[in-house]
Amino acid sequence: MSEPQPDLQKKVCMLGAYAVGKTSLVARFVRSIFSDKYLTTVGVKIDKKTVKIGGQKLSLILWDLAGEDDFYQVRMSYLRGSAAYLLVADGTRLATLDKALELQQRAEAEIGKVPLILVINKLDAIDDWEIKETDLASLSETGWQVVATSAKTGVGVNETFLALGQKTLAEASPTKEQEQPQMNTDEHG
Ligand SMILES: Nc1nc2c(ncn2[C@@H]2O[C@H](COP(=O)(O)OP(=O)(O)OP(=O)(O)O)[C@@H](O)[C@H]2O)c(=O)[nH]1
Ligand SMILES: [Mg+2]
Repeated sequence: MSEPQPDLQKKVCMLGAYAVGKTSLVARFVRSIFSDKYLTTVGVKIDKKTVKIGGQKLSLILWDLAGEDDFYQVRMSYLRGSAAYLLVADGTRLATLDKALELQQRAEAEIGKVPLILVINKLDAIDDWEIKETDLASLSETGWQVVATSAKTGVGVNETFLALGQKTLAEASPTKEQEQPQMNTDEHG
């Protein structure tokens, strides 16, 4: 009989401009629902969903941060302890991509490099998209995974959260060396 594996918990944040669909993506992922109504997030809202990745149970603690606008600056201290984050833009508003990139720089300054996925949301409204392939081309050197989603139809949503969860596991994997090699002080060896 194999021992049950301990549950892992990872904090992940939703980061982006206002009204890009951060809350809607979480609602789609956690509760399989969508609403056209826009209820802006105040501060932060925390949700949780447990997924299974390669036999490993992983609880994602989802920190849905209020989006940034002209009057509200995201408090980067919310990101502390995050294992990864989704950087969300709204395909129908090019300015939200610039905002996402600006927030990413501030996030990295606060917590260093952690895995992220750049999400271009509102794929169902692709006819109105201002963000084009060419706008994303310059990001190829970052090595970021870039995905298109729709919180409305659900396209790409589960896959994206699972991929982010996977990245947090890959980061924590024991095969990845995190410690400095130690001197062997074993005199009997
Ligand atoms: N068509 C379409 N609308 C979407 C999608 N996702 C979100 N919306 C709409 O966009 C608006 C904003 O969605 P929210 O999820 O509240 O956005 P948010 O990023 O959490 O906004 P803040 O909390 O203010 O930062 C709402 O009216 C949603 O219904 C999508 O995939 N497609
Ligand atoms: Mg919100």
